Amino acid sequence: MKTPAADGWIDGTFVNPVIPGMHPDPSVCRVGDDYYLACSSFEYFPGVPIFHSRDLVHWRQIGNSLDRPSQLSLPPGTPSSGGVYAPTLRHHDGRFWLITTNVGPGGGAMLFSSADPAGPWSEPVHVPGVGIDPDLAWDEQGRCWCTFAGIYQVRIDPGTGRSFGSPRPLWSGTPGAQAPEAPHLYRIGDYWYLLIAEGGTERGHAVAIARGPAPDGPFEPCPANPVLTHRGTGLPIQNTGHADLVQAPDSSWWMVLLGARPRGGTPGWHVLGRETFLVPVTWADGWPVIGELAPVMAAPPWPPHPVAVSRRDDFDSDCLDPRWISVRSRPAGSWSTTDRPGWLTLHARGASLDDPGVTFAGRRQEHLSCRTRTVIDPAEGRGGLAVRLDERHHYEIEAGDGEVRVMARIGSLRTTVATRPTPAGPVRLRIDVLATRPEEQHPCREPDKLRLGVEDTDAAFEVLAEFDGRYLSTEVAGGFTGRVIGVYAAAGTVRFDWFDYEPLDEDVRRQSSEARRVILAP
Ligand code: 6LW
Repeated sequence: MKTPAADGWIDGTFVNPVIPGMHPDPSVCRVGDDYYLACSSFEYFPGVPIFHSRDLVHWRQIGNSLDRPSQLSLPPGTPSSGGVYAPTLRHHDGRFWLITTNVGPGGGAMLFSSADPAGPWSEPVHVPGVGIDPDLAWDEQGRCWCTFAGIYQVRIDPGTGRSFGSPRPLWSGTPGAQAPEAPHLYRIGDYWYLLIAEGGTERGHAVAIARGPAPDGPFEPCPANPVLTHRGTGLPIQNTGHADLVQAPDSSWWMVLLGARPRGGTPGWHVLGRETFLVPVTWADGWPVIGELAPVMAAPPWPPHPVAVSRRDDFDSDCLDPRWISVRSRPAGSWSTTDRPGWLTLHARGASLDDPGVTFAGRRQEHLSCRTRTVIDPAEGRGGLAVRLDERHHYEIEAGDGEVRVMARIGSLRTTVATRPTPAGPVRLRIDVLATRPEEQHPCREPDKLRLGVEDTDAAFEVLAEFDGRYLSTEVAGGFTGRVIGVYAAAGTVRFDWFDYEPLDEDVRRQSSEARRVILAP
């Protein structure tokens, strides 16, 4: 892939999404020249990824705020798309503050703080009585206002989580619109602004805003609401909503928000989950006016700060890179990079990816087309390489007992699709994900194809099975998440020498903005 020249942007443009893959519900804050952003993480552990940027476009993951069992416990009964919902990340009084919700038992709203956004973050402070999508804002007197989905508000003590009084309804967005949620409250100029999402996080999603004289209102809705929505359009970015405002290096205003990229025929399937996008904001009559949101955007006037992303993980470090996530928990003793140095060793807990407690380590699929490869040593067990949407929707290639087999789970159907004997010793497993090109569209076309197989040492790919990608999409599986690609153990102990993830031929600048248009066959 091309990288921007040190002093410029590629062809005067940048590419949306700025944080691709399952990174929904972005919340951003600025501290001097640095930007930090947090996202939801649902049933995955560690939770709430934290990113850093200097230019709002290039982001590097610097950690996960909930990376210890004492901060986040997701028992096997935690449903997929349960767990950790939308965070708000703020900087106040020299500290970073993060508030989020674990929607599972024993969870609720939880507040964390840290001097360093890369961590370690504090133990949780529970905030009883506060619903999902909590926001934090401090007024001129230093009082902390917690605003949450509904939209409700209560004043809290962020040190103890204690509320002052009962939550009060503030404003519920456009009359009749479902799911007023994702509030963020800001003092900008003469007003307090209450930014919310409404319409539900599906195709009807939208951003609306109101303003008032004080943090607790009264709030007057913007006459131009919704200030952003792609509902009812054929635009390639859909489900646009759940936004947060930030001031850029040149003091201009921008918005981060979630969106999805449905592909294939109708009704369209998005497979990467909801992703983080960036769009410019101007102001007119004291109201924000949101610019056009597209896959290719005009570059901003400040210099880019690209970040290097390595394709290959050689498992040479004692700990796993923060991008690695596991399903619900990652107990000490279930994994190691030191047991056989330079290899990731996994010890099986569940017998397959159907098991909510399976030993799995993966990363979000971030590109519409990509290639993932790994080398597994199955001498002491059975395990493999998988693309996971949830327990009921996954494709995998597994090695062990002298055999390689490809399996698919779609809803209540589970089947072994192909088997092949393998010689003793390490085996290279590979999965290619190939997005349907806009010119290949017809009404029933799949969003992508997945090819699973083995490679010989010359990298020749023997495809054992090819699957339709729609069955690992949010539209089929339901919920709030997207695909995660990773390695797992199904029996005994398996070891992985390296893991390679490579974006494939995905120059979005080349793809037309008509990617979602269904071309009817003649
Ligand atoms: C989140 C809500 C939403 O809490 O989806 O899109 C929920 N918005 O604000 C889960 O991400």
